[in-house]
Amino acid sequence: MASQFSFSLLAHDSTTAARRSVFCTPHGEVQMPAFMPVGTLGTVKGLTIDMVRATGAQMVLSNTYHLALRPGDEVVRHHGGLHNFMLWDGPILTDSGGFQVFSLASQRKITEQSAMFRSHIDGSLLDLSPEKAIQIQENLGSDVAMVLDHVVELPSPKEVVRDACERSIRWAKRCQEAATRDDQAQFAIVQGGLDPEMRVWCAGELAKLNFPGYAIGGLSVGETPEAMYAVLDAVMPAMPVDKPRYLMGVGRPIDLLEAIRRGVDLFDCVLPTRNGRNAQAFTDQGPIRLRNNKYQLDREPLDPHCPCPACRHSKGYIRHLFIAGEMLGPMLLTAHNITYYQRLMAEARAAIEAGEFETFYQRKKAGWTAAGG
Ligand code: PRF
Ligand code: ZN
Repeated sequence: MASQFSFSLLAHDSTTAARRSVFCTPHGEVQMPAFMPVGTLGTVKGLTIDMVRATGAQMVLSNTYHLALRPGDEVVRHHGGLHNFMLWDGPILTDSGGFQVFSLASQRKITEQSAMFRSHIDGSLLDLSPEKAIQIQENLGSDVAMVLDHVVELPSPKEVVRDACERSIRWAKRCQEAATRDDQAQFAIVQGGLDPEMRVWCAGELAKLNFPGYAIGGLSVGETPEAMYAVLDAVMPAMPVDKPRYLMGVGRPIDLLEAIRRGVDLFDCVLPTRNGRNAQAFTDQGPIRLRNNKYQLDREPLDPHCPCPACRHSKGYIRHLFIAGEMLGPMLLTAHNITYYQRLMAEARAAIEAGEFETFYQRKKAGWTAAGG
């Protein structure tokens, strides 16, 4: 692969495994640790593309599974690829569909060849192979394509976890062999459930394939936060140091900091967008529910230091929007929550550069937990 991609480590924290880095793509740089807002269908729900940019987001995530079903990856290709279609000129990462087959599709049947399943939209029968997942992502034209993986629910019997993990490694190889674009990098995905040895083994096998980036999948699927942190404790030391490390689909602000201090560089999660649409706002005092009566007469913003459009208004006004069913409510809280996550990542980057991540982590955690959040 010609080097349209590069990854540089800029600083290490003094007492934790936290890293400060920059990932360069054909559509620009991503300062890491970074959080990608989720734009499943080629839109970060409720936000115009200018609003997405204004949150400070550098890279967005979109989905193979959803876009292949609707409008179809050939349609997106006709529109000049996903960047052109949605007017986002920054880096885009697309997930492969492995997780969506697991979480959304019905009647799935996974064979060595592919994942067969029924669409959650119209029930039509679909066949997603590793080669097909890459072809779709090449049509979408994302900067980073994820390999197709086999995700299992937790807990599952050890043999089931091992079988899916081994298949994920074979599929990663097939994805690598299917690549035809040198302006798209593929990230491999480490599976292995809650078994620390299988995780370390999987990371080692995938590392041999020399992917430009590595993800940790199969977490945040119902296990406790402590179980997830234990997997990170085991697997992070086995992940290549000179490549970006991406924890898929995680999570709460505290999860991000727990993962960063273990060496994770990149995240995505629906929490800030989904919860924003549900009237939940993230703050340094923990999440708050704006439908609550106690905000009716509140004339203060969510956060006087937040630069987002929601924080020009009072909490009382935003509550009114939700109670009245006005669409501006979900839009404003989505903008606020993404901005909150982006500011958290910017603060984390500064703390790592200063060698003070542990103090920063303790201070944030104390704020989030003091109010019962
Ligand atoms: N695999 C893929 N996408 C994902 C996951 C995974 O395991 C997760 C797990 N939290 C989120 N998104 N391909
Ligand atoms: Zn705000």
